[in-house]
Amino acid sequence: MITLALAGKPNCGKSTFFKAATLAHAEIANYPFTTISANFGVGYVRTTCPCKELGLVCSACQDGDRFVPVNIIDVAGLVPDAHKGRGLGNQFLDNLRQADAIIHVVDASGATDSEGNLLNPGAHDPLVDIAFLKFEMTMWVYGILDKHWAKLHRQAQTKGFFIHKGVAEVFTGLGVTPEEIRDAELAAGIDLVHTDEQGLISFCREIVKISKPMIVVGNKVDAAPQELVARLKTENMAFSSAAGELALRNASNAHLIRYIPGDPMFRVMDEGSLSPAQKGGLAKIAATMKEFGGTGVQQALNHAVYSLLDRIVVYPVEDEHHYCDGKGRVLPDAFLMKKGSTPRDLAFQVHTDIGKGFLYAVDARTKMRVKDTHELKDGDIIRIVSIAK
Ligand SMILES: Nc1nc2c(ncn2[C@@H]2O[C@H](COP(=O)(O)OP(=O)(O)OP(=O)(O)O)[C@@H](O)[C@H]2O)c(=O)[nH]1
Ligand SMILES: [Mg+2]
Repeated sequence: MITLALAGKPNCGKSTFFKAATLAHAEIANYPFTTISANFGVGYVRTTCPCKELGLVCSACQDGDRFVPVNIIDVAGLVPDAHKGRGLGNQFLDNLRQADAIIHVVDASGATDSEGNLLNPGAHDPLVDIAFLKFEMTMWVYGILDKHWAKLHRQAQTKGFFIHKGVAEVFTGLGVTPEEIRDAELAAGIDLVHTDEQGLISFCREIVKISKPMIVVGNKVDAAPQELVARLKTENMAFSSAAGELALRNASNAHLIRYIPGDPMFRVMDEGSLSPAQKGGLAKIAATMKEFGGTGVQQALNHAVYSLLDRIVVYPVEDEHHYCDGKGRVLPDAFLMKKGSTPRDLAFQVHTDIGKGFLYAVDARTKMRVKDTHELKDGDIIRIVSIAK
């Protein structure tokens, strides 16, 4: 399963975002280092379920909106020099190792300093925080490489030793391939065997870019001064109100409103049942959603999975005529596959044995066999025929 990590300085709203996205328990408080060890939970990316278009009755979606699970990690707050052990230190960078992509949460209201201490709104420039996280991650990766560098460099003098393979082994935990090592070397404009410390740091910056795609989300937009928002809107970043999303999910669970995560707006079920405080709170959230097209939480998760990680949703079925599995469940599974995947890749994703025994695949919409090399499309419904059961 795909894993997304929420990273950023203390007190920017990571745990609030996590709680809103997963509804799992997480401590939230208005001071730095509330989270001491990472929280792990399951959130969802949203897509349109094919059942509507096909006129099917499916029990796996909410009225045509389908939610596909992803792991989410809420990492402890990171401060400048975390790679040297400052704040809660280095081990928390290690939580990022497991992540396929990173959602960098920044405080777009500018009301916290680099360490997460409270300031007046707008007093801190959130753009400073974007650069800091990239630097900390680079130095963390460099720390890993540096530990092995003397040995690697010695080995590089011997015949038949491939430095790219050696470095890739050091970065196994990051899932970097020897080809990507070569790409990073090229992008950094260095020659691994003959470079200096600065060269290696540039190289590590590229490794971070390749192995940990990142989206920056300006959180707390509901509390951000207008001029700051106007300036941040010119930057390549998304926005969220994690507190707003959390309130909406709770209100929806209490049947006060109708809201599907990712909707651009919610609807009040029964105006009369709301207290004046609830009405005021919801009106504030509605104003933010109107400006930003929603609370931004679902949008950020979707962006991370569909754009940064290039995933599409594919539905494997056992019976292409009824679009169901052996037990008659319609469209029971949804898999997040990398763009460019083939039916054989899907078979392996379903189960290694199914992949090994893969014979052919059928497109359930056309009932036609598809080639092994067929590139799966978003929303494809595929029957896999395999000698394995
Ligand atoms: N106005 C506003 N406040 C928010 C939002 N998200 C979080 N907060 C508040 O920001 C404070 C910090 O939230 P947390 O979720 O604990 O922050 P964190 O990043 O997990 O903090 P650490 O665990 O200390 O690193 C709390 O008082 C939250 O209620 C938001 O979208 N809008
Ligand atoms: Mg936290």
